[in-house]
Amino acid sequence: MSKTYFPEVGDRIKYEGRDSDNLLAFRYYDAERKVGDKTMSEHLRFAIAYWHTFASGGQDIFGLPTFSRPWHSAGTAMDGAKETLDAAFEFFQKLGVNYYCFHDRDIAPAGATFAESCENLEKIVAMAKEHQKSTGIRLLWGTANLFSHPRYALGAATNPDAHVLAYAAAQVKAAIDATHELGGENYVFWGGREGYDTLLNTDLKQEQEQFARFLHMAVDYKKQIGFSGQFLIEPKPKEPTTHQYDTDSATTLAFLREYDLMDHFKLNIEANHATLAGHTFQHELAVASIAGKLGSVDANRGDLLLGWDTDQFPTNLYSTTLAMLVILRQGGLGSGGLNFDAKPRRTSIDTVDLFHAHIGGMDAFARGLLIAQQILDDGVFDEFISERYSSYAFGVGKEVMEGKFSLEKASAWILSNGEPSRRSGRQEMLENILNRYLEI
Ligand code: XLS
Ligand code: NI
Ligand code: NI
Repeated sequence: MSKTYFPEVGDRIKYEGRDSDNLLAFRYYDAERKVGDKTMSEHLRFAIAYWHTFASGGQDIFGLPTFSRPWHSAGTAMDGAKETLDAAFEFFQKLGVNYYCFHDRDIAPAGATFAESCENLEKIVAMAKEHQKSTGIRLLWGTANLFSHPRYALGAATNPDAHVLAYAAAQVKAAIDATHELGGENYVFWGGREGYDTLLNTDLKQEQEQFARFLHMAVDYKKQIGFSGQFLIEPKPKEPTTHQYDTDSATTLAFLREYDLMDHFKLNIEANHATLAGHTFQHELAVASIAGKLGSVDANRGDLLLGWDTDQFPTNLYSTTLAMLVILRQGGLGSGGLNFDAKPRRTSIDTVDLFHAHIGGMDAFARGLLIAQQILDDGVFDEFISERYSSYAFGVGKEVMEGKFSLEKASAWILSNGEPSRRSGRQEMLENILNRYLEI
């Protein structure tokens, strides 16, 4: 690497432990440390989001970009893309993260025609492949940006114009090809503008059917080219449209079941999208997990006072601990990982802020992992929960679970057994126990 984009960090960020006062060191994330039967890096599988960390300039709906990134200074759009790629791989290595994620249009610029866009993408993918080979860094997932360009203003797969759907399908083909070429372990479909603002101009059923057909085409193409990565859908309830179709885990699972797509997709759960849906992060993870469909995570957090997708870095230990409990309980994320779909605030203008942001997020999840593992080892909540449902292991409860009970039997049984005794849910006691574990 000839040029340095991050001179403020000389070598690799190190683990220095909780007594370190070095703000550019990990206090909890110790990649090789074993937790249970895996190392921290195997459990957490951190990934960097190309769009936020490298492509974004810090613009918001009211303001122009505030960051001046050294890799954005090059001449043509393709020169800029090459420099950005060099900067990205320098950053991944210095941070010690093994995975990254991108949209087609973050990594390579759109051209004047579709053919030129594909050519740009292929050229950058060839370079990314070289970088991956020389560093061992891998692609967690790729995706297509089907929401920024004006042609997608009314949606991509759910657009009322079939011409737009066809364009989106062509773009997805190229993005899957790019992901396949780079050995991507997953491919993500976030709804983008797949949703609606008013039913005065929208045929709800038609749009959902289009969406399902679109996803089936992707499944067919995946088989055709032998792409072995996992397809993921990322639920989000609103923004940009008022009603996004993949609202939350439960809605998305129902959609997959209805359209015979259940075998081909898992979910990518984003913390900020969970809160936008009026759920906790843990709820969304758990709903996906019990269906066997928790595939990957967009690790960020929202600002509960604001109510839009602020994409902040995760710092809340309560939330990372509860998330890691769900993840550990299902035996890990498999081919998924924890992707920092997060950006520093637009006032954090220096490149060193990117390190502070990611170090904080990685430490917050490493700490959540340690705490969650300890909770599981001690079995404290598990024991409480299984004891709480113990009446389903015998008698009437067992008959219910085995499908042998009925309303008539219930009537007879209640006549002789009368009122149930009442028991406390002990919520406050359990919350206190959880807070004790957070001391780790
Ligand atoms: C937007 C989504 C997006 C996806 C990738 O809110 O989080 O960033 O993760 O398209
Ligand atoms: Ni996301
Ligand atoms: Ni998001």
